[in-house]
Amino acid sequence: MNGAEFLIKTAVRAGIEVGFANPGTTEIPLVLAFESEPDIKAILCLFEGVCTGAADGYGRMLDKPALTLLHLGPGLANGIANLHNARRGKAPLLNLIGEQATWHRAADAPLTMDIQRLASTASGWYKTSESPLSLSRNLAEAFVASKYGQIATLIVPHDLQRADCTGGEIITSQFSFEPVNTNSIDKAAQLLRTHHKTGMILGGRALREQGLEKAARIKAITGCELITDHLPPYMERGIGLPDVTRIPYFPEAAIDLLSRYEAIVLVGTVEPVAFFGYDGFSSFLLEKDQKRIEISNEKQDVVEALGYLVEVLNANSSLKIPDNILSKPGRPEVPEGLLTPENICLVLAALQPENAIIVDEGITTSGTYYPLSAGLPRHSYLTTAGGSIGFGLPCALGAAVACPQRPVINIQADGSAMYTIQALWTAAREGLNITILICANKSYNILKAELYRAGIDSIGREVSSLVDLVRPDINWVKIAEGMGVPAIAVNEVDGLVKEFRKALSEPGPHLIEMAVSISK
Ligand SMILES: Cc1ncc(C[n+]2csc(CCOP(=O)(O)OP(=O)(O)O)c2C)c(N)n1
Ligand SMILES: [Mg+2]
Repeated sequence: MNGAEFLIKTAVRAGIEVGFANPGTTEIPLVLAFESEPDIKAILCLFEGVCTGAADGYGRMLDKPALTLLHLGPGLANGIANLHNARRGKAPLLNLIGEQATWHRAADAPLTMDIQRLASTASGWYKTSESPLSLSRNLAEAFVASKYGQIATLIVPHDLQRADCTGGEIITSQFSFEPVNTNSIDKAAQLLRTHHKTGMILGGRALREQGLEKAARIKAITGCELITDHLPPYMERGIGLPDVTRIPYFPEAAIDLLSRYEAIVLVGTVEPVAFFGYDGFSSFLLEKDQKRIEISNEKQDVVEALGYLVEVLNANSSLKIPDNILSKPGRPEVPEGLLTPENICLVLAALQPENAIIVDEGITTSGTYYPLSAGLPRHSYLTTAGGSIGFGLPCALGAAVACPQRPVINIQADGSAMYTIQALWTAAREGLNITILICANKSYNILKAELYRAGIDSIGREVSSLVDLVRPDINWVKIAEGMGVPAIAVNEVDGLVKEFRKALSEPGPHLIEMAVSISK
């Protein structure tokens, strides 16, 4: 057994099943080690931002890490934008990164870089392995760190991967959350009891079914509103779950919503802030006199903390949750006419199947979808979390690998899609059930919205050249077909409905280019 096999065996022992890989020479022993372990599968992605985004989607779906396998500092650098989203989304994720042989580092060979420094920007845990026999312990530690909902990065020099580790003990990872802090939960209960207008902002694992069920009980007994961040990383949604209000993007609307509450309980998230610093607005969305409390920290189990809050408030299972708190079935009708953003959202909500996974990087096209989805059949809903675009396609890929039996639908803005378009090739190669709805508005439309907001209502040629995706137009059908994904373009609702139904009924990936019609 060499060091690479020692690592991969430890990963398998921890229950890791997948690695999203883009290897190079320094990772060759790891590539070979994947082959020797039938219980873990390596999936090739043609850009590291696809590896990291896919591992993010996978981690969000299953609440356990996938590996990435990245080549030295440059490979990691290419993957960082989507690692940033994963970090913001608190996804468990484990990067394995090859490094020059220990004895070769001093030579400062062309691909040499300060990998650890780069890793530190997104990783909650990072280490460079120092001896062959510590490899298994290093990986087990990385696994445990990732399970808290953070990125763990293990950097492994090439000579350690090749070193003889025969007889080395394969460490079993022991993960457990730290005990919850009953003191802060008691205080939260006190706030919810004593104030009339209260809200709970839910994040992380609180947005999964178990957390939402507890949150519904707390709402039933205290009347608090259930709120989530503007970009929730992962939530379960639909019939029988409580609806959760998203904090709007622009600070005016966000403050308008949040100013209604005297006290806010933060559940698996931190105090909300404005997306950008706009003149005249504070960074923070809560006023000083609004009371707030966090009921858990990142090392604690937020669902357990909610469970304790339920008990303290006497909202446990003997309490019947009133009907109006849980979403009743409600689907919009299929509309007719042009592919306006509103109509596209209606079609998606009207047709998405039971148990769908919705990956939303639709930016200005998907804005009206969320409010339509509370009464749809149960589904999972994923958004960027970190605001770094190029998240949607890789995330959909990872989600489909994690849950191959579930239909994945990616509502995907065109500009953002181009950052990580290589994900299509892997989706085709792996035969994944992903339907990609490309919102071809042929622009970085949100930047135009920001320009209008800043009072600029006519766009000159130079600015247009930076925000319009024309001259030439992007041909999505050819791009998709060129990577093995069947594709079609549609111009109005009828065509979308027909093609969307067809794509959902056939196995494997499909791309539908939607000519979005936007009113100026
Ligand atoms: C990595 C990264 N680069 C650039 C940006 C800045 N940015 C935010 S939105 C956007 C354009 C979005 O255009 P598109 O994806 O087509 O969505 P639309 O606004 O047209 O709906 C850009 C360039 C970003 N957020 N992240
Ligand atoms: Mg666009």
